[in-house]
Amino acid sequence: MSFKSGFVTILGRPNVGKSTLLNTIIGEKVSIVSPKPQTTRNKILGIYNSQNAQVVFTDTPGIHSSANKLDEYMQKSIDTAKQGVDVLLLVLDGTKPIKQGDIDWINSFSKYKNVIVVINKIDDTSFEKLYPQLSKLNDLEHVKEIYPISAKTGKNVDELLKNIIDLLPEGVPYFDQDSYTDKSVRFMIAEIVREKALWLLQDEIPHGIACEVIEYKEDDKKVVIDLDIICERDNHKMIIIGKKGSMLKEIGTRARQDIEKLLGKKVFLNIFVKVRADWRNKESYVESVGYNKTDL
Ligand SMILES: Nc1nc2c(ncn2[C@@H]2O[C@H](COP(=O)(O)OP(=O)(O)OP(=O)(O)O)[C@@H](O)[C@H]2O)c(=O)[nH]1
Ligand SMILES: [Mg+2]
Repeated sequence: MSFKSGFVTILGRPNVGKSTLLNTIIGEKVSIVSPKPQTTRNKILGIYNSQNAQVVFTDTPGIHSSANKLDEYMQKSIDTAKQGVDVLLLVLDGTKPIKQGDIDWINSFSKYKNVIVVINKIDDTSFEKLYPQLSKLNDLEHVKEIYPISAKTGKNVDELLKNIIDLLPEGVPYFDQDSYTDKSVRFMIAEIVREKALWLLQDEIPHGIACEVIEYKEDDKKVVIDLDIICERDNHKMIIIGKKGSMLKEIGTRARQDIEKLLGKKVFLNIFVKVRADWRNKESYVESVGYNKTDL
């Protein structure tokens, strides 16, 4: 039997469900998800392995305009993720009206050979509402397929995956067939903590935080992790810590449960909150919290 392999990049505006889709396809939490826009900050590989295919998906940050060094980094990671791919998945939110800007955006990929448009969140809308939206996409000549899906419930995701594999060339696996991401355990741990913080904290803070594993010690029975949450202001630090440490405790408890699932061991997680004023504007800070240019 022939083996298919290739690279697929997932693109779309913030919050349309790109990371949720990746996680559903891979069957593991590869990329963190939250109701807040700009959850994903860099390229994240999720590797789908089966008997006769390996598909290397790249999740990207939602497109938005650049304002600081972190935004520049995010934009760069989107730009590089588009290079040399076999299939592009352009994801739209099916609960929102499709605008001319979306059509222009899809058309801007006309030089790509295999473009699939994915309309996500169909679990949260009705056919009557969706149909007029889909009809706006009738004239997209270079688009191979349009898939209405629900990344959350998994509806139509298998069909989408099958179609993606059909479009891939025959080839060899690019990655170890046992692994499902290129990211380190340290990165995954930091992301899990950031995800919990995104869900629990007020709107103005999440974009100003970063998480970094400082110490990771493992023995047969347990893992001890020291981690910094970096924020931009003293009053943010107070909110992250909460009354008598209640917020930090909640972030830590939720994160620890997920990290224990990831590592399959008992986890002791010590979180420290540090202030680095304006870290998103300083390249050296952006790099030191794990957003390295060498990864782009
Ligand atoms: N109802 C519904 N909600 C969804 C679906 N897919 C994602 N969501 C929700 O949409 C929100 C954003 O999901 P993400 O996967 O983080 O979106 P994203 O496109 O990766 O966002 P960024 O990383 O910020 O660009 C979360 O609250 C998800 O639970 C879906 O199929 N149906
Ligand atoms: Mg994301």
